Amino acid sequence: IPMEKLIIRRLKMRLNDPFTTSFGTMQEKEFFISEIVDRNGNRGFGESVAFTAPWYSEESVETNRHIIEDFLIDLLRENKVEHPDDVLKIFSSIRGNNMAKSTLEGAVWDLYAKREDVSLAKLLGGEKNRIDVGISIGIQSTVEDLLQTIEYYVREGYKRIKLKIKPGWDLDVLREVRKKFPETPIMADANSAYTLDDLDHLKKLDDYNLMMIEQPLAHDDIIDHAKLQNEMETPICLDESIHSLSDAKKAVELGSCKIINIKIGRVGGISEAKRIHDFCKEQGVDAWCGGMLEAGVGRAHNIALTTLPQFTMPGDTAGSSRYWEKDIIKPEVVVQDGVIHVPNKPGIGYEIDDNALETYTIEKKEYKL
Ligand code: OSB
Ligand code: MG
Repeated sequence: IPMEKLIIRRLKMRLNDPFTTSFGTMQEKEFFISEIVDRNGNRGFGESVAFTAPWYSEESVETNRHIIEDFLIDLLRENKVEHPDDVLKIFSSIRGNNMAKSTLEGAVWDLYAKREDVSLAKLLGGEKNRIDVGISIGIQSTVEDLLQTIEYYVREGYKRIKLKIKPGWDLDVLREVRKKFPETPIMADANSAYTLDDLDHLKKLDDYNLMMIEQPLAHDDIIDHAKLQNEMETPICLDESIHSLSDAKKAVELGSCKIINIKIGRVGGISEAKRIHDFCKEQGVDAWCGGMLEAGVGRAHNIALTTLPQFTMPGDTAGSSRYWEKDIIKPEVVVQDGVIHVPNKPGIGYEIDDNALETYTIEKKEYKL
């Protein structure tokens, strides 16, 4: 792939509403958008999903900057990329730092698809032209606020509601939620807020007919989750613990989870995400595509990935308006009756709104490739 130039923009955007999980509250978001340009003027885009603080994983905006600037760009320059799958191999001398790698890999996929004049979804082997989506609702100040928020998104048509839980915001809250929404598909995400000392407490989650509980235990654990799954009816879904196909294989073999949340940035890019998907398909393990409060570029990648057949459950990719006053793509992502219609234009399928991109950019650097 004849790549001429890389542009790295640091953006600052403000979420419409603060988003609270067991690890903290976010409202301002700073992140990188990568753009790789070829000599015909095709532009491929990627997005980093790392947050300012390393509280979801060890990566942050600044570690991304360091790894991309000081290592990954040189590797891209020095090695030939014939297919986007080559990018992760080229980066394999760098340990970890999956979100940094994925920032560049996503741009290569988009560029490659545009050069082939095919949508990213089709290029990946996607089979759906519409995908089902749910929504992830953060911890609210009061249960009454939460009930109102759920009601709003249920009316909007989202296919399932994910609630964030933590010690002190779990069983009592779920009891109220189930009272008001007895039939709504609901799941809970703990973002690693518990330990096996909470076993008896966690077992009570079985009373609320949850689709799954996501990442109840430590962010780097698969052993304790297997013990917990053995004691619980509710399926466990792993998020933070899965960084690669090899992690997914170990978790499934150990019985640490019955469902996998696949996030492109967490696993180092689209190639690895697809490999994990293919493994889940082979094993009959349900998968769905998670979110990281992405702007339009990152969500466009998620939408393309979700067209693969083993994404059997609604993902977290909500519409643009759930996050932003104004997104950086046009048209913005629209969710109607819990469905996103997958664009069939080449690459990520959405145009970049260059004015919006410019408005949110706080720093811009260019590199010759
Ligand atoms: O654990 O899935 C998570 C947001 C930030 C960090 C971690 C998570 C989340 C979400 C929101 O649940 C998903 C989204 O709407 O993008
Ligand atoms: Mg999660």
